[in-house]
Formats: sequence, structure tokens, C-alpha cells
Amino acid sequence: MPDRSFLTWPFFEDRHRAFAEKLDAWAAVNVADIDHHDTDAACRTLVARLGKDGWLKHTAPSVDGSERIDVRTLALARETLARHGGLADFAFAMQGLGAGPISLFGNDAQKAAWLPKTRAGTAIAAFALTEAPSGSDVANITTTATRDGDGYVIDGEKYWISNGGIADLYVVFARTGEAPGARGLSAFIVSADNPGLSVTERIDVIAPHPLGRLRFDKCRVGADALLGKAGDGFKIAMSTLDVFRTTVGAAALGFARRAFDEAVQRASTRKMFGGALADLQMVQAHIADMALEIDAAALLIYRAAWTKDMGAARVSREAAMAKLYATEAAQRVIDTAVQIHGGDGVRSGHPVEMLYRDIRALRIYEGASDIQKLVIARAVLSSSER
Ligand code: COS
Repeated sequence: MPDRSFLTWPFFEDRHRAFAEKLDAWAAVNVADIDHHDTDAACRTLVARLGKDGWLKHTAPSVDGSERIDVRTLALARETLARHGGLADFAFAMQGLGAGPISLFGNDAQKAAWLPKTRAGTAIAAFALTEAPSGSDVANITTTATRDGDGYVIDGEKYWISNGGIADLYVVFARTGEAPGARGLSAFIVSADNPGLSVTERIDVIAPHPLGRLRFDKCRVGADALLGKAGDGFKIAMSTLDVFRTTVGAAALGFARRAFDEAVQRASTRKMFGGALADLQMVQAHIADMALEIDAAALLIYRAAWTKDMGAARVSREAAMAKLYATEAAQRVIDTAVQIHGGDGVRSGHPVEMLYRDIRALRIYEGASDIQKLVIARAVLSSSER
């Protein structure tokens, strides 16, 4: 039985507690029966189900502005879905991240064109930032968007794009050249049916989800595709990541909680040395370490989410701390859970074996752990008197 005591923490309101309970019950029915043999189909089914039953409404604001993004709700959703299945979390999260630049920086027409569809699960979204030569180094992306009459022509390649191949819309970051480096980038909405866009490779990874390489070849978009102002692209990417990085930590927390529950169950029932595994002090030390890391991760995640929800303009430091700590801690918790399971822990298809594969990418995507350390250190140094 997962620990629910954290829901009484002062970060949450009654609506958060009700949301977490309801989604947990929903996921127990709607995630469990997904057929994972065809990853694309599984992801499409999950997006459709999450949309039909209203959960995706939380990934983007409503067009009339009456429903806004609440980071605590996003984090609770990811934590809950991740406990039930990595792909369910992925399907939910990508609707938020993919549409994130439109939610945060889109004008009324852009929001009206796309957000009702991503919120209903009838359009799948993708965030196309990363490139092969400039993974972590966003300021050096090489895809270009050249002014052409009223619109722009995009040329270049994007790599490691989640939902690449099944998305209906891509938010694409490209160099428009207002200034060198970070100040010369812009963000565009590109519909998947644009003839200048093709998916040139599908990528297999240890925890399967839709992932691809995109090619832009004289990909023409209108002026209405530009998000915010030309030159704002870096800020748009970073501000979007400020919101969603906290939720990556939350997904890691969900994986860790599931691994912890599996480990406690195993330690309590497995007979060894004349008693249960849990009677052994060395196993108890493992359980104490896991419980501590889970609570510490949760505190950092919900501190960051609460701070953003309370209206903070920048939460780069808090979000980076939450993502860094929660993903690294979850890796340790899951590794310990595998250890407590012995041979069963590495058996293909065992829940802790799947978690062991699920967690690894979270220490890399949306800013690798090393990048989060950079962000934290820069925030600390820039606010100290030097
Ligand atoms: N919100 C708003 N503005 C931000 C910002 C944020 N979170 N972070 C940086 N900026 C601004 C800076 O203030 C700076 O503005 P000025 O030029 O006006 O001073 C500008 O953007 C450039 O920032 P910085 O100098 O920090 O950029 P760097 O090129 O040194 O890179 C890192 C910063 C490495 C932290 C950034 O490139 C990064 O996060 N990389 C990881 C990318 C990532 O997460 N990829 C995964 C994609 S999704 S799977």
C-alpha cells in the first residue's frame, strides 16, 4: 500500500488530495490492461484514455484562462501514473511539455488552435529542442529558421524527440539569428503534416516509448507559427523546462515509491536465516535509506511545485534541485529494491526490473544531472555577494 501521508503536508489543498486518490483509482483500471507490444499504439491509447476521462485538462490552461497549470497537480499526476506504469506517465507528461511553450507563451489564436486538442487527447504534442551535436548546449543549436516573406523556412535536424513519429504538433526551436548564441533562437509550432517535416529514424531505448529523429527540409511555416517574439526561443525553452523539470522528479518519485513497496513486501514475506528478510538489520538499513530518500525527494519536489504555484517568476534552482535529487535518489532506491529481490529482481518483466530500466533516462532527459548542478551553482553564485 503506497504511503499517502505526504498528502497532509501543507503544500497541498483538499483538491490535490482528491485528485491523487481519484487518479490512483483510475490508473489501477486503465493503465493495467495496456498491451505494450506495440509502443506507438500503447501510447496513443493512453493519450486517448487520459484525454477522454479529463486528466489531460491539467496539462495545459483552458483557452478562456479559467483553468491554469498547477504544478502540484502535474507532479501528483506524474507520481501517481509512474507508480502504475512508465508509459502512462510518459503519455501524460509529453502532452504538457510538448504544448508547454504554447501554454506559457502562445497568443490567443495559437492557444485556441492547439490546446483544446492536446487537453482532449485528440492531438499528440512534442517538444523539439535537442539536436545531435548540441544536446545539453541549447544555445548552440544549428537548425535554422530563415525569414521568407511573411513566414519562415526551417532547415535542420532534431534528435531524441519524444513522440517523434506519432505527434500531431511539434514545438520546434531554431536559430533566427537576432544575436549569437542563446539570444538568437526562436520557437515555432509545426504541424506534423507540414510537407517539409519528415521523421527519418525511430529510436529504440531500454524503456520503450515513441522517440525519433526529425528532418526539416525547406519546411515553410507562416508568421503565425512563431511563439512569442523572434529571439525569445531560449527563454521560452528554459521557462518551459522550469515548470516541467519538477515533474520529472515527480515521475522518478513514483517509480521509487513503487520499488519501495515491492521491496518492503518482499522483505516482509521472504523467509531467510530462520526468519523474514526484514528481520535482518542490514535489510532494515536498506529500508531506512530508501524511506529517507523518498521523503527527501518528495519534499524538494513539492517545495518547487508549491513555489511556482504561488507565483514565483523563476524556479530554476528549486526545479533543478528537485529533478536532480529525485532522479538520482530513485535510481539508488530502485537498485536497492533489485538487490532485496535477489535473482528475481533481474528477471525480465519483474516490476523492479522494469523500474530499473524506466528510471535511467530520467537522469538524462530535460537536462542531465550534470546540467542541473550547473543551474543550481549558477543560481547560488549569482545571488551571493562576490
Ligand atoms: N528562464 C528564463 N531565462 C533564462 C532561464 C530560465 N530558466 N535560464 C537562462 N535564462 C536566460 C539567462 O538569464 C540568459 O539571459 P541574458 O543573456 O539576458 O543574461 C540567457 O537565458 C542565457 O542563459 P545562460 O547564459 O545560462 O545559457 P547557457 O548557454 O550557459 O546554458 C544551460 C544554460 C546549460 C543551463 C541550458 O542550456 C540547459 O538547461 N541545457 C539543458 C537543456 C535540456 O534540458 N535539454 C533537454 C531538452 S528536453 S528532453
